[in-house]
Amino acid sequence: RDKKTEVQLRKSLIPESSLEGFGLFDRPTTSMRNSLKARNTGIIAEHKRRSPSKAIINQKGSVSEIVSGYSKAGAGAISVLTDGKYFGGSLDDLLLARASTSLPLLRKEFIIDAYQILEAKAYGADAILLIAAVLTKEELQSLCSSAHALNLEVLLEVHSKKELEFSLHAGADLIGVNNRNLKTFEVSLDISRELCHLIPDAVGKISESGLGDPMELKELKQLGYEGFLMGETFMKTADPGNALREFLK
Ligand code: IGP
Repeated sequence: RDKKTEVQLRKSLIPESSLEGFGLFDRPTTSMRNSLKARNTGIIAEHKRRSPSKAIINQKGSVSEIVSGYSKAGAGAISVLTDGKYFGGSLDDLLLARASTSLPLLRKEFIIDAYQILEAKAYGADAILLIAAVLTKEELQSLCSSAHALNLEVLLEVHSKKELEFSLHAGADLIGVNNRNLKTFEVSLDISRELCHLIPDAVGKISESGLGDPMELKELKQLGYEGFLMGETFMKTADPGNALREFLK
């Protein structure tokens, strides 16, 4: 509900037609799925200042330094939280990230309206996140088509078998299994283990949240996951890029 009000306000200030006039809007996008394969670490490294579960994670680092650090350290893609209320992010963070890397960028946001997908494109994203828990089957389908019409890829996040089942027909490029329960904040990799074989091979499989143990990543890779969304493990250090580099050693 909060998001709805926020989106309505933004829309009234910057209409769709203006977003389409932004300099970045017509640029060619790159595929996050291909990049994860090509840069074989499979890591989507996330910029996240704070979170509802952990309060402050990193308030000091600059977006540009963190994102270029991630890129040099071997990330396959970059995720940028743009939600202000819960994560302390903004669309400006996305823009700064765009200026700091040529890797594909994921706009990490609670997307409920096609307007936010236009924003994602206008501020430099190559992919968007859709969360099954907050959308209906019809919304998932229509937001997915809106993204594809703009050449943006879709990472569709699920946290249960039921969510996965109603998400499979939306046409997402990648399915992300969130190891963190968004209601209780509890983390368990069991959900990634459980849902893996239910995701068709045509769709990219991503495991999200609570990752930091190289052995666990190895296990998930063997199960068939080709991407890993990781934030806090790197962001809680003074030099997230270096933390990623160390992790990959
Ligand atoms: C990263 P972690 O535990 O490595 O910091 O998690 C990412 O998966 C997490 O930030 C996330 C998220 C979300 C944030 C997953 N799904 C939806 C906001 C909204």
